[in-house]
Order: sequence, then structure tokens, then C-alpha cells
Amino acid sequence: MTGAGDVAARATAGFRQRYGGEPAGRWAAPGRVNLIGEHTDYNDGFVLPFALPLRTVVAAAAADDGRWSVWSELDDEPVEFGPAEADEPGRVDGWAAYVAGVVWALRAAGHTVPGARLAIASDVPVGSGLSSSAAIEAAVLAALVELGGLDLPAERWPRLAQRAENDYVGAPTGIMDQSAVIRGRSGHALFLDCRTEAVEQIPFDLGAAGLAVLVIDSRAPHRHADGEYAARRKSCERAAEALGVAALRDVATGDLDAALARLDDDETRRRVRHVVTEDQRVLDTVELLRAGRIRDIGPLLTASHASMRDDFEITVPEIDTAVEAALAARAYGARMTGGGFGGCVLALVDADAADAVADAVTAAYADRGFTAPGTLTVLPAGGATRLD
Ligand code: GAF
Repeated sequence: MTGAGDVAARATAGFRQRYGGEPAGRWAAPGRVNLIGEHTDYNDGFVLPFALPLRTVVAAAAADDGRWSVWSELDDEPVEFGPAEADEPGRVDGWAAYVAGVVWALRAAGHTVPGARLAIASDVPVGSGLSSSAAIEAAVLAALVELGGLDLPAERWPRLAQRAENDYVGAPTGIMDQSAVIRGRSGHALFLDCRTEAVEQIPFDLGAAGLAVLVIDSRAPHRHADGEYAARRKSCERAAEALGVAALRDVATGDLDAALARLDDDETRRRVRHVVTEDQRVLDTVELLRAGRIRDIGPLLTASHASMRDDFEITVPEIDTAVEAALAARAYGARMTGGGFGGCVLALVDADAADAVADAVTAAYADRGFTAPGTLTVLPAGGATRLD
């Protein structure tokens, strides 16, 4: 991991090299992990993510020609597009689609978006399930709102960024990632009600408790994650319809058994059980954190993992191996974080045991013949912001 200064310097250097001159400013947005509450966001439920100290930085300036030019470290040449491409979802693809999607969402909401030149650098790894796409969306949104002097309070940014992802890029995600990277606060986890968008900043001061969150990048190869995610979402929507509720969030924990009895296939029953019990685990985690009992959330994290593995069926062998090895090395709890089928695991550990847990996971991987995992200890960081 490199410092925020380095990534900002890379964005500025990219801007100077591609466009000449100085950017008008630099805007940053982080990646995220989700402490608990997986696949609950699109079921109108509860999530508890936090923003990471890894950031994406956009160096940008307005352009008079009313067009957008975007360069990223991921590519040699900038991608250029105008209103015609921005107004037609799908016309811009690859990583630049997240930028075009933001322009599209702003325009669709009636805003006059200034043309701009943008240079993007990032420390958020792509494809690791740490929301590199939401980080791009949020940083670009922050830049365009300010460059254009748009009247758009930050509370409304997550929904717009989600629309960019859903309707321009075509990924049917919920609102968790965009909320985490926009509304996250240093030292806190973001308790979000995905139906009302009400948030509560929950103190999560790992350092003061002598604890750390170890993030383990499973490095598992991509396994049809997009199609499986969409299938899970469909299955939840069908179940809600069958149960006569607006969303699975409306099935109370106490009514779960009765609801399951009304469903006629086992797979759907297990999907529903995951979502309903996961919502409850989020609420229980929040209660413990409000009481300052951070260590005690460990079993809830581990139970969440079991539910994702057995009921929602979104884990893979590398992920399960990382969780089991972390627990065997005395993590308080461990679970996959994010959409699934690869990505990252998080483990709650004593700060002075983080290296030993990371070593144990690496050794378990070697035993199984898996590509070595990446590991990183993190603390909750702040959300999207202007740097200077
Ligand atoms: C992905 C999606 F983008 C989120 O909206 C959420 O559904 C998550 O998977 C699963 O909890 O990160």
C-alpha cells in the first residue's frame, strides 16, 4: 500500500503529461470493505461497511469544448466521449464506463455537466471486491459537482453513482458500495438502512481496543461473478413476491420459519434464510459496537460467513480456506466481504497477532496449492473528499 500523497502525485503527473497545464483540483474517494451485511442492500436491508485508507484520486479541470477526456493508469491513452456517447448507456465501455456513467446519471437527473479533462490514479486494487468501481464513480462525481458548481448535496451522490453502475454500466448492484465510499467516516463503520438511506456512524475504534481488521485478498480467479450475483438478486426478488412483501427486509426474524414454510423449493428457502438472518446479524453487530464490545462481534462475522457459504452459496475454496485458517490462528471472527465468488476476506484480530494470522493464511494457501493471498491491515477511513 502506498500513501495518499503518492497516488495524488501520480494523478497530477498523469494530468500534466496527457493534457499539459495544471489540474483545477484533485478529488479522492476510497475503496471499502463491508464489516457485515452481505447481499442485504438490494433487499432493502441493513449493511455495515467502512471506507478504506486505499484511495482513487482524480486530477481534473473543466474543458470548454463540452466533451470529456479521461486518462487512467490502467491505459496508455485517454478515452474521449461527448454528450452523444454519454447519453446512450453502453457506448463507452471498460473502466471509462464508470466515468461516462456518472456523466450520464448527472445529465439524466437534469444537471448541466461541464466538459472536463480527468486523470485517474488508484491504490484500490481492481477486481478484488474492494469497490474500485465505486471509488472511481465517487471521485469523478465529486470533481464534476464542484467543477460545474452543481447544486447536489453529498447525501444524494450514492443514488446517482448507483444509477451510473446499474443503468449505464449494466451491473445490478445495490447502494452499499457507493454509500460507503461517499459517506464513510474515519474511525467509524457506516450503519445504513438501504430502504430509507438513513445512516448512523458507529464508532469502530480498533486501534484503541488493540485490534485490527486484516483484509485478505483471496486472489481467487473470477468465476462468473456477474451472472451469479444477478441470479441471487432475481431469486430474492422472486421470493419476496411469493411471500407478498415489498422486499425480504420485511420478513421479521421471528416470522422466518413461517415464511420458509410457505416457499416450495429448498434453494429459495436457503437464499431467504441468509438474507433475513444476515439483517439480524447486522443489527446485533451494531448493538455490540454501540456498547463498545468490539471483540464480541467475532462470532457474528463467522456466522455470516457460514450463511454465505451454505445458504447463499457465494463463497469459493480459496475464500473458505482463508476464513478457516484465520479462525484456526485465533482470529475473533472472519468472513468473506463483498459480492462473492472471490474477492476478499476480513478477519478481526488482535493488532499484535495480525502478522501471525496473515502467515497462517499464507501457509494454508501453500498447502492447498493456491496462488499466495495478499494481506493488509486496515482502519476505517474517510469518504469522498476534495484534496486541494
Ligand atoms: C457488491 C454490490 F455492489 C453491493 O451492492 C452489494 O450487493 C454486495 O456486492 C453484496 O453485499 O459489492
